[in-house]
Amino acid sequence: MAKTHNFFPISTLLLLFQSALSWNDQTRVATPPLPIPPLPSYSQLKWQQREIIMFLHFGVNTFTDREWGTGLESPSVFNPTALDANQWADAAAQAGVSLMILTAKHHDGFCLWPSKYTDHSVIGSPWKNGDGDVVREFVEAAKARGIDSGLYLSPWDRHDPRYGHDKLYNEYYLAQLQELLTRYGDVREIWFDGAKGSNAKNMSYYFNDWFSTVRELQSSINIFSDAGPDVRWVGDEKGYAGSTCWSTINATSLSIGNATIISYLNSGDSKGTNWLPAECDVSIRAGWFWHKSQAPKKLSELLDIYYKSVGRNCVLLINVPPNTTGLISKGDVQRLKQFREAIDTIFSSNLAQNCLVEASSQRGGKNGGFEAINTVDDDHMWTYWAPSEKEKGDYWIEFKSRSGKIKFNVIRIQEAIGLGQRVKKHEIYLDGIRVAKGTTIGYKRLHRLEMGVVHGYSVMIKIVKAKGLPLISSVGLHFDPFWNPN
Ligand code: FUL
Repeated sequence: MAKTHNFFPISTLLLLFQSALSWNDQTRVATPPLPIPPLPSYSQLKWQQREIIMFLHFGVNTFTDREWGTGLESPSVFNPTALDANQWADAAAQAGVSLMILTAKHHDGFCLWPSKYTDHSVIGSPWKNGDGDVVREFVEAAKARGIDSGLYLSPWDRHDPRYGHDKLYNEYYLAQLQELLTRYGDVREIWFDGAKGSNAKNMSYYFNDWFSTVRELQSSINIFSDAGPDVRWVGDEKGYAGSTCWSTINATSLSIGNATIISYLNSGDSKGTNWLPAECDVSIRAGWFWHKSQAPKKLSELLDIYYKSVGRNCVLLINVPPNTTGLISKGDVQRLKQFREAIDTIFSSNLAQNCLVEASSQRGGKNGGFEAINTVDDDHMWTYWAPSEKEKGDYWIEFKSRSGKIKFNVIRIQEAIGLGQRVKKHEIYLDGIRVAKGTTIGYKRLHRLEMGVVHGYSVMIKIVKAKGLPLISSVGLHFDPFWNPN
């Protein structure tokens, strides 16, 4: 048998191996850690980053001064004198809103588009002599400003005689879904409302058929209902999420129109096997529809809602109802604008960006690609701080002032949710004294400090409990001039 020949002595091989390793060290970063499922879909991630979206309740109720129509209204009552969907879209654009959702049909059954399957629509209205189509004007105005469209199609229908006959009504509902999702281009969210009056006729909705039809007709749509499948209801109409709010939940424990699951919807479930984040719906006024007697909420109320929705890992769906002229009232437009300006004022400057940033450990070491400094860059999703796998115990990240005291009253923390929501408990210390604590973080957690403005040299965020390694994508120290708790 021929003897194999050694071309290099062992020591030379070792040297080559070592230099390959150090080349690795210098030029490659560590790989990202494994995700912790469930994970968001592409469309759910896009939805989450919208932060504020807008609802428009408009229909016969606008003209009859009601919240729930009876279904007996004549289409002739629908007669906006100066409808201009461009004005709606301008108001949305000015408020930094990237998605608007219109009530194509509310519980009264009146359709804002000329449906082939009913006469109870704009066809029977004096508006544009029955030739109008509000849904078309809405989607076109939105598109012209780069805003996405969503539609609400009420399952409960108090007008249509097919309601109460399972097969007939489900066919009718599916036919209308097909119209809405094929005629008007891309629709990014569809809203299935679980509401139904206590005396309503008995009726089973064929949700699985509805959802499959939606998926078949639109590729990047999110389906909203109490139970998802893409976005869940937060469980109240005040715009408040639970102070613990998981985007994960067990969908098998949910059903549409079920009042017993409200607190589960509000907080989600750390052990949930479905990614089903919550949307917080609330109106800028007391009612969903426009009423002469009502006025928009104060700026301080809207900011409170923002902190308790977007600041608790949710998307805020704020309703701004057009009035009988078919325009959004000036006061509402003005309030929305103030709301956006206030948010921009609070968050446009981040005091953490001028700080020295340190952490308990960093994945891959000094230049591993997961440095603490990633928390102050402009990417709030895919660049993040990750601790080392070897680290056990409390994970922390610290922001130290480079000159003088930092003055702030809001702390923003964001997780890299693309790899799963992980943090269960966290605490914030200023110069060693605890100033805030909380449970979940998720896409965005805002702490508006109870004690108001604080001053200090170093801010430490401790991750006390997490599912696996915590991954923090962004941190902000902000000053909110509108917040005065005393
Ligand atoms: C509820 C409905 O009954 C209200 O009228 C409104 O549309 C709100 C957004 O959802 O369930």
